[in-house]
This record gives sequence, structure tokens and C-alpha cells, in this order.
Amino acid sequence: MTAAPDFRVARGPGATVWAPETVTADPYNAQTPSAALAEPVTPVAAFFVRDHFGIPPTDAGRWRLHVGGAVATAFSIGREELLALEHRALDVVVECAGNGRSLMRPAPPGLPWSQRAVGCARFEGVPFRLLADRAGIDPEAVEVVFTGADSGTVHGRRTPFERSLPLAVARHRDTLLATRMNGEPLTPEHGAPVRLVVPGRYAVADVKWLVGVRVVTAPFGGVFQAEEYLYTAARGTPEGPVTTLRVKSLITEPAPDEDLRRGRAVVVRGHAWSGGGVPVSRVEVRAEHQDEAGDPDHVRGWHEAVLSPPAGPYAWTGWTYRWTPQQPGPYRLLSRATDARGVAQPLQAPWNAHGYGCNPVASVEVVVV
Ligand SMILES: Nc1nc2c(c(=O)[nH]1)N[C@H]1C(S)=C(S)[C@@H](COP(=O)(O)O)O[C@H]1N2
Ligand SMILES: [Mo]
Repeated sequence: MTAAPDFRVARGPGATVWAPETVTADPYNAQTPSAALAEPVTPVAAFFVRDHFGIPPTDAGRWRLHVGGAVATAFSIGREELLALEHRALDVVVECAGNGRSLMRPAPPGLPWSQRAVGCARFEGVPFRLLADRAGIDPEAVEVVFTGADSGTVHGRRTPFERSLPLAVARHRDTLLATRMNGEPLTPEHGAPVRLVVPGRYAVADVKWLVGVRVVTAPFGGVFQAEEYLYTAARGTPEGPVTTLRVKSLITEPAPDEDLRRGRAVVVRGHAWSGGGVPVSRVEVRAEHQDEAGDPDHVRGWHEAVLSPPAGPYAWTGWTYRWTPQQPGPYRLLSRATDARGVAQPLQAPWNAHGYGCNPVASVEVVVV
């Protein structure tokens, strides 16, 4: 048995160079390598990248953000002026709505992400609310549209990458115009010089390379709002836009196919998160022995994992469970998170036509010798 591929490249003593694992080269899409997901804070260089149109050229010196639409005073702001405003720091799980799509059957169209289009990073940024207050939002306003510098053709129409938020979400103190990620200025892949970060929502909300903000008095009908990122033809889930992150867990150790010893304790470890700032209240772990016929041994039930306090309301929660395998042979380890609303991960991938919100219990296959 071989260990999971490790995408760390060691360069000199103590130095670890991370690189995401490319899914498509042009536009560049890459998932987080498994080894990097074990870290409590995902390194920027390993962090998954999702681009619809490719990374636009960015010149931080000439960058300006235009704020207009249904406001009393339209204005624009440059980077230096934005950097001088009050910043907040938040640890945030960033997860693509299509994360885990490759587990769904039948396979929906879209990028075939395994469960690694996710990461947790510390973002520093200016609450959008500060700029909203400066502009003076019209009383008839309902949404705020955020525009990226990237554009392309979708369904035969030329469009920038644009997404809207309900006014109350846009004005929430935790909705940030982020300038820094893990203590460093944003990199081009992750939206430099400024991106939106909407904690607790699927990351399609987090418009990168932000250049425009427009307050609108009717719901926005842009392609990425009204035609894409909708739960459609969903089995077991209400249809509608992709918004709040669904409760989910990841197993980061042991690695898939790892050889374990009968009678020797092993620490099963991972992260769990939910959306909307709702905390994870429990994670349960189950070890299913797979007999010759591949039938799971259902004798052993679910066991409580130990949770460690997350780095904030939108960060993931680390968990561990000490397991001592009793039988030799193949096992499947499962983890199931439940959030404070009592919502738990389903056993099966919840299918929908575009493969969004795929949050079944996490599983990893290991062998006990
Ligand atoms: N301007 C712009 N912003 C964007 C996108 C994009 O294609 N263009 N993709 C979105 C999607 S679908 C995701 S999952 C996140 C990914 O953020 P990351 O690449 O920093 O991980 O960016 C979002 N913001
Ligand atoms: Mo995404």
C-alpha cells in the first residue's frame, strides 16, 4: 500500500514549499493538497484556486474601487486610502460550492473536485459597511452587486464575474473587503489587491479582484446569480440559490491506504465546520470493518470525537478520536459533524444537477495489519 501523494516539496532544512494540485490549467483551477489540509491554517501557497475566466492583470498602484448605484454619494477609493481604514481579522473557511462534486452519482457537470476545494485562512479586511455608510444607501435598496476585474463569455453573453448580496448581509460587520490572507498581502490567485470575503457562505460570494460595487433596488439577475450557483433538480434539498455553507467534516489523518497495526492506538483527526457562523457541536467517528464480501461490519457504532475550540465563529473546528483497531483487514473510517442547530451530515451525497453542497459523511479507507 502506498501513502497518499504528498505535494510538499522540501527545499532546504526546515523549508516547505507548497503548491496546489492543478485541476485545469487555463483557467487555473487547483485543489488543496491533502497534506496541507492537515494544517489548522491552510498555507496560501497550497490554498485551492477557483477561477472562471483566469487571473486578470492587477496593478495595486492603479487599483480603484468604484462605489455607486442607489447611493447618495458615489465615490471611488484607492488602495492606500482603503488600507488606512479600520481592518478586522477573521479566520474563515472558504469552500467552493462544487467541493466534493466528484462523489455524486450520476456525476454532475462541472469541475470534478474531490473534497479539497476548501481551506481555512485568516483574512484581514475593511468591513464593507464602512464604505456603504460613506456612500449613503438609498432606502429602496435591496442588494449590493460586487464586480470583479475578470470577464468572459457565458451562455453566449459577455459578462464580468459579478455576484450580489442581500443588503443586510453586505452590511454585516464581518463582510470584509479583504486585503491580507494569513498575514501577507493577497496573492494574484486569491484576488489581489482586494477581494470580498463573506464568512459562512459558499465562496462563490467572495468576489476576487474587486473593482466595482453597485447598490441596486431590484434583485440582481446576473448569470452567476440567477443562472449558475442554483440548487436545481435537487433530490432531498430545496431548490434555490447556493448560500450558507452546509455542515461538513474532513478526515486529515490517517492518510488513505495507510497501514495500521492491530491493537495499536491511532489518532483519527480532522476538521469540521458549518455555515452562517453556527458552531459545530459534535463530531462522531465510526470504524467499519470491510469483510471479504465488502460488507461493512455494523457492530461498532458512532463514537464522540474530542473537539478543540475553533479560531473564531467562521473557522473550522479541529477534532480527534483515539481508535484502536481490533481486527486485521480493510476498514473504512467515517466522520460525521453536527452543528448547533442539530443539522448533521447525511450518509449519502445529496445529489443535485450541478453538484453543489456535497456534504456526506467523510470517509477514508485504511488497512490494519
Ligand atoms: N472575480 C472572481 N471572483 C471569484 C471567482 C471568479 O471566478 N472570479 N470564483 C469564485 C469561486 S466559485 C470561488 S470557490 C472562490 C475561490 O476563491 P480562491 O480561488 O481564493 O480559493 O472565488 C470566488 N470569487
Ligand atoms: Mo466555487
